[in-house]
Amino acid sequence: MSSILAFDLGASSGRALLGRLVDGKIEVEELHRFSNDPVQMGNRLHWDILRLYHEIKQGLLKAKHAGIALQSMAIDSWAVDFGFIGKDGELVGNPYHYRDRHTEGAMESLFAQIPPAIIFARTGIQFLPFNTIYQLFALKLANSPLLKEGNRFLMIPDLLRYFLTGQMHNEFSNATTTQLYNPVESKWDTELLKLLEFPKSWFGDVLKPGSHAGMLQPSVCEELGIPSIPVYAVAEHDTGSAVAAVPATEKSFAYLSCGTWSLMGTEVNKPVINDLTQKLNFTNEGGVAGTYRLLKNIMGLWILQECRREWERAGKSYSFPELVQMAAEAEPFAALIDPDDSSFLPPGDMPSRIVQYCRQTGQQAPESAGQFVRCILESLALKYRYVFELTERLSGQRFNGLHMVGGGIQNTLLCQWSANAIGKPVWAGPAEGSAIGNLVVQWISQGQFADIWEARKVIRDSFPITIYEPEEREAWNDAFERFCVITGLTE
Ligand code: LFR
Repeated sequence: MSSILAFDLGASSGRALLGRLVDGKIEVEELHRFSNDPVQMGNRLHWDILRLYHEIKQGLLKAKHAGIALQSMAIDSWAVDFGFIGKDGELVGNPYHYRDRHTEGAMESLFAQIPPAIIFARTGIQFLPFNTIYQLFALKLANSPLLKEGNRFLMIPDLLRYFLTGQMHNEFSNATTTQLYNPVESKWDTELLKLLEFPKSWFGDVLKPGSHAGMLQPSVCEELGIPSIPVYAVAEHDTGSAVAAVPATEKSFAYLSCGTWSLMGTEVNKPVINDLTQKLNFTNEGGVAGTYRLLKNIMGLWILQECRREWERAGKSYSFPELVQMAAEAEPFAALIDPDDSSFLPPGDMPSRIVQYCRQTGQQAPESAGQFVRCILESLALKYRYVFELTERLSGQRFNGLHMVGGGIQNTLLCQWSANAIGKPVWAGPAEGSAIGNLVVQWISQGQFADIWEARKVIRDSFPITIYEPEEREAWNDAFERFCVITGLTE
């Protein structure tokens, strides 16, 4: 029996999922779950990378204590963020959180130096103000010592893998999200690096998902009292792993990876880099088995998470199921927002920002928690329809429905409303998409599955998929028209 471990790090929590192949099916067990608490220090928001490394070791210890003989492990996490390793092999500084405000205005300043059309043509990546390229540019403008001391650039899973194995490699799926990687030439974009004066030596060889990336190093094995095991580089960008786990039968399918972010799009065999993709601000992120994800970021459940945090700060704590129940009881379509309005990106007082958005667009603002949550979830579902239709237009495909994966599918109201909004069925599952995608890529490398399509079939047979059929079509069509007017989304 093959027992392997997937560490999946999300923006607010991480988990170690044990995967086993039993009678041709995948069985998973959560061995360890931990919170991921970004740390605000002065004006800066950081990831607590050493704590994350500590939790990974805890996961390995839990496997040991359960008497599990692991064959391998791999890590995936959110994208774009990074740390630098100095000449002495040690981490320089603490990685910044992509929601830190130090990148504000950096994208626009960089455009004065390199036109966006050139950046897009060379990378195929959507313009998000927190992309690595703008983070590095902001550090350069600030004359940050990080760039002076830094010798090697590693993204979050690359860093953790380095702590475990002592080897420095950059992984492909994550590398593409930097907006510094050229998918046509299959290498870091030397032209952009030159224009930006970022030393080429920062960036290492790029490993394809599924590569053997080293063994647990002796010091780690000694500390934990465990034998050394191979560490794989999977699709270390969590969205890449989530899409690998979509249990699709059809070669061309639409997906929504639903968590803190909502990532919607389709899988393609080569990047779609043209004026329309750039205009609609779609991206081409690297995936498994030579695929790319033609997708768009949607702000996702982040807005709801931040509202909940704000209410908690004010002494009113609600569980997510409570909030969803309150939303179900609130009046439909009372107020609508564009979830991707830039005011919703940084952490902070989200209810006030929603109120402000509603006032600016001449709407009655929500007052009760239920009204806020209803506004957020309905607006998300309507934005899904908008992006779903753009995905069809860009890819020239018609999709029969939408695959939803990720923790967000536990929100059954959101799944139902997504089906209502797009007017097609939603197939929801598995919820642990990223971790399962992480597992199957390890297994493909070990020859347990022939390819990603065989893996997807086994995922389909191993996990329940819930089907949501569209309802209340007229009301949702009317709401969509209003949504487009209010948000100014006319494309
Ligand atoms: C989702 C995700 C998105 C990426 C965002 C920031 O967890 O990885 O794909 O755009 O986080 O890194």
